[in-house]
Amino acid sequence: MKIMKRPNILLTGTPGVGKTTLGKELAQRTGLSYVNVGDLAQEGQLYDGFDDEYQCPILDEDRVVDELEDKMGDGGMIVDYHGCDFFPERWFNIVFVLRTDNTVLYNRLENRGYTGKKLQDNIQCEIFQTIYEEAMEAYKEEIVHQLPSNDPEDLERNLEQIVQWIEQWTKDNN
Ligand code: DAT
Repeated sequence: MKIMKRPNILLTGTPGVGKTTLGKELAQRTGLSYVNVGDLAQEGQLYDGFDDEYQCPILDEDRVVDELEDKMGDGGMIVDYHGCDFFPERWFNIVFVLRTDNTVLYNRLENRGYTGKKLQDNIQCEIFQTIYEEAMEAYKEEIVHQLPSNDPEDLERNLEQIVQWIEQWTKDNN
C-alpha cells in the first residue's frame, strides 16, 4: 500500500495571536496531527533551567527537536509555537505567522491573566514583528506567510485558505 505524502505546517507568532485555536480546528478539518510545543515540553519536562526574570522554565530546544524528529519525518504535522528559529528548516513545507492588532492582543493577553512586564513585552514583540522577522531569517522567504488573526472572520478565512493549500500540496506531491 502506498502511503500518501502530507505536508508539515508551522503556525507561529506572538503568544495570544490564535495559533492554538487555528491549529486545533485545522487538524479537525484535515486529519493532520496538531502538536503544541509548549504542552509537549510540559508533558515531557523538556526544560533546561529556569528564567528568573519571567518566572518560567527554559525550553530545552534540542530535546524538543529530538522528541519530534520521527513524527516530522512522516509528514502531516501542524506545529504550534511562539518561536521558530530552532526547528530544522527542512521540517516545514510552509510557515504561517499569525498577526494581531495591538489593542486586540492586549485584551486577549489581559484575559489570559498576563500583567506588567510580561504583558508589555509580548505586546512589544508583536509591534516589532519579532516572530515574523525570526521566521524570515530561519526559512525561505517564499514559504513564510503572514495571516491577520483579529476576529472570527479572519479565523474562518485562514482555515479555508490553509485547507485549500493542503489539498493542492497533496495533489502535487502524490
Ligand atoms: P495562541 O495559541 O497563539 O497563544 P490562542 O489560540 O490561545 O492563541 O488564542 C488566544 C485567545 O484569542 C483565545 O481566547 C481565543 C482567541 N482567538 C484566537 N483567534 C481568534 C480570532 N481569529 N478571533 C477572535 N478571537 C480569537
